[in-house]
Amino acid sequence: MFEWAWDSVAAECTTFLGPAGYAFVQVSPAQEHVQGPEWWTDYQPVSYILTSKRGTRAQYANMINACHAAGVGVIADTIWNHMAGEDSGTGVLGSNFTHYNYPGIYQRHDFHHCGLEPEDNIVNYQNKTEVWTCQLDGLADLATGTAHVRHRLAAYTNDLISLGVDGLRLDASKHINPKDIASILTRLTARPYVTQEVIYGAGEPVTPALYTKNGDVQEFRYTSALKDAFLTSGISSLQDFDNRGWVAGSSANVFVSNHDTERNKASLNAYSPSNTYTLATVFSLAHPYGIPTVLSSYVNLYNNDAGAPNNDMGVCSGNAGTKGWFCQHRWPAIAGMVGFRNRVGSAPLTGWVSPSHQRIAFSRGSFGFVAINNADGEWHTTFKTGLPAGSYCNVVDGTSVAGVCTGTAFTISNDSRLAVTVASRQAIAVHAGALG
Ligand code: LM2
Ligand code: CA
Repeated sequence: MFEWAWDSVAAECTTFLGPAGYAFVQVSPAQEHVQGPEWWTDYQPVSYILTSKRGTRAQYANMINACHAAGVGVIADTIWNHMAGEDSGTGVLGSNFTHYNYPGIYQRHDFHHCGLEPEDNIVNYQNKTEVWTCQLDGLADLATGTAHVRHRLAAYTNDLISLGVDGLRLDASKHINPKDIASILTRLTARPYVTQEVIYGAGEPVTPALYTKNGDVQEFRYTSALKDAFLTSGISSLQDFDNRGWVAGSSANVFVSNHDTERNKASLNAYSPSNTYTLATVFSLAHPYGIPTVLSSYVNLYNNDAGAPNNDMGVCSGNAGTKGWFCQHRWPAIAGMVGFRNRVGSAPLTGWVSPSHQRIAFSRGSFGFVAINNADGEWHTTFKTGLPAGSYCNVVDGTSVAGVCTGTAFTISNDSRLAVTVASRQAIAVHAGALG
C-alpha cells in the first residue's frame, strides 16, 4: 500500500484486505525522514523515531493491531543501507543531521567512505565492494560491517517487531553485503518474513542468489519477463521459470510492478495498453512461481516525484480508486485472483495449453483453472480443466456470495470440460472455492 497513511491502511485491512484474503500488507517506511513534498523523502532516514508523513508511532501500532484483527500480517519497509542524502537538514519531527552525523545515533566513522572522490557514489556495478560500500544516489552509506551499526539497525528493527510487525522488506539489500544482513538478522528478537530487494543486472557480480540464505529475494527478471511477454513477445513463454538461472520459486518474491518500476517504466503499470497490467497480475496470482506481491499505488503522469494524493489518506470507491489512488488491490480481477491463489494453495500447474503465442490456459490441480487471452480477437474453445463438474463463478469479474455468482457463471461438464469464449484481452478464472 505504497504511501498510504497508517490510519487509512488500518481501515482498509478491516474493510477489504482481510475479507478479500490478503495474507500481508506491505507499508511504506515508518521512521523519521527528511522533509519535503516528494514521496521519496520516506527513503531518507534521519532518526529511528517511528513518526513519518504516514503517521505517528501510535497510529502505526494501531494499524498493526487492526490488520492483525482482520487476519492480515504487516510487512515493514525497512532501511538498513543508508541515512539521508542531503548535506544537512531537519527531519519531519525536528531531528537535525549533517551528512555523516546523526546526533545520538551515528557519527562519521559509522559510515562507509569508499574513497571514490568527490561524491563517493557507486559508479561501477562490476565491482562488488563498490556496490556494497559506496553511496547509492548520494545516500550516506552505513558501515553495516561494524558492531555499532548492526546493533543500532537491529534495535530499530526490534522496535518495529515489538509493535507486531510480521515481515521486513529490506530496502536496497543489493547495496549491503549479504553477510551484514545475516548478522543483523541474528540480532532480532523474532524471525520475521524477509524479502530482499536485489535488482538483477546482467553480468554483475552482486546477484540475487547471494541473498537467498537470508530469506526471499525479489526476482526482478520476472517483472521484466512479464512486461516483455505481455507487451511484445507473447505470454506462451511463461509456462515455467525453472532452469532460467533465477532464484528458485521457493525463494522468490515476485510482482508485476513495484513503486520504482511503475515510475521508471521497467515494468507494466496501470497505464499500460490493452488491459495488460491487469492480465499480468491475474497471471502472477495464478502461477505457482514465487510469492506474489500486488502493488497498490498512484502515479502522477506529470511528476514522478509527486507525493501521495489526498493528504496521504488512501481511499477507494467501491472496486475502483478515487482521489488520485488506483486501489489496484480492489480491482475485481485482482481481488478475485487472491481468492483463487488461497484456494489452490500448493497444487501443481497442470494442463498447460497455448495454441498461439498470446493465449495460455492452465489448471492448478483439481482446484483452479485460468485462461488468459492477450490477443485481439475472441478465444472461443473448449478447455480440458482439472476441476470436477459443477457451476463455477468467474472470479475475474464476479464474486460468489452464498453460492451465487455476482458475475458470469460457467458450467464444467462431467468430463471436466469448459466450453467458453474468452473475450479479447480478457481472462477467465474459476476455482473450487467460488461456485456459482
Ligand atoms: C530503493 N530500493 O533499493 C527504493 O525502492 C527506492 O524507491 C529508493 O529511491 C532507493 N532504494 C533508496 O532507498 C528513492 C527514489 C530516489 C530518491 C531516493 C532517496 O527513487 O529518486 O533519491 O528514494 O530519497 C532522491 C533524489 C536523488 C538524490 C537523493 C539523495 O531523487 O536525486 O540523489 O534523493 O538526496 C542526489
Ligand atoms: Ca551499502
